[in-house]
Amino acid sequence: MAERPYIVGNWKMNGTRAMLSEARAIDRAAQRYMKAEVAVAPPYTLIHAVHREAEQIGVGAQDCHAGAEGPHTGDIAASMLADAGAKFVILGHSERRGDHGESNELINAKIDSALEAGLRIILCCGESLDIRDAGKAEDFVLDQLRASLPHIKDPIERLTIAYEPIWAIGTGRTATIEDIKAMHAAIRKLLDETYGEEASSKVRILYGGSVKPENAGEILSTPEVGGALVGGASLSAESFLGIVVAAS
Ligand code: G2H
Repeated sequence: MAERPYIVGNWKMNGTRAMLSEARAIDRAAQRYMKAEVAVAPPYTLIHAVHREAEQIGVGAQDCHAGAEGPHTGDIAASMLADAGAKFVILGHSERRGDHGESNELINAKIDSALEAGLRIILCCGESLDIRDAGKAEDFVLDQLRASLPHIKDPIERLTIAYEPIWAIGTGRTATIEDIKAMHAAIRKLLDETYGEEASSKVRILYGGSVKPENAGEILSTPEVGGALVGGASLSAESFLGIVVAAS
């Protein structure tokens, strides 16, 4: 498994320029906690500003269009994100899948486009409560991944997976350690089968869903958990850094 935990703040649709002070504080602290790789995905409007201020943390985006350019009002291409300073893009987040009806096939096309633009990918997957209660969580998540994983081996270091059970997102409820352990092991097995064990070992599998300073230590020490994708708790430098410290 990749050794350095990857702690990524997903600001979602939050943040104006006033939030740049939080980014600066996160960046300064990240320079003291080098055991973790730290990144934030602010809204599009702040990517360039965070990129200019950040010395240590990575800056990324929360989505991109599958096309390279063209008549898509309101959309943004992966190359534009890279031009603004983004180094990675989160794709397939359940809020994109839910709010915008994104399919696995579309997400796969977005991944290709983002890789082409030189970005790293955080590919999200996760099941609803109904699916978990029906005992189909593992099948569902693995099907999501089978249909959206990139087919090529070469940029494997640029791929990260984030398992985020939908019922644990922003609810304050986290999956049990046993749930996380079992799903991450199943995802690792699929990655081993898809890319081979050596290539698979370069792919970190993050956990996301109400991660906070109080639960981060236990979650991050679970086998096959290579970091965390953090929403609500990444909006203040103090709580986000509590998670970074837990990972260090
Ligand atoms: C899951 C997570 C970040 P939160 O969406 O991607 O958000 O930590 O608020 O549950």
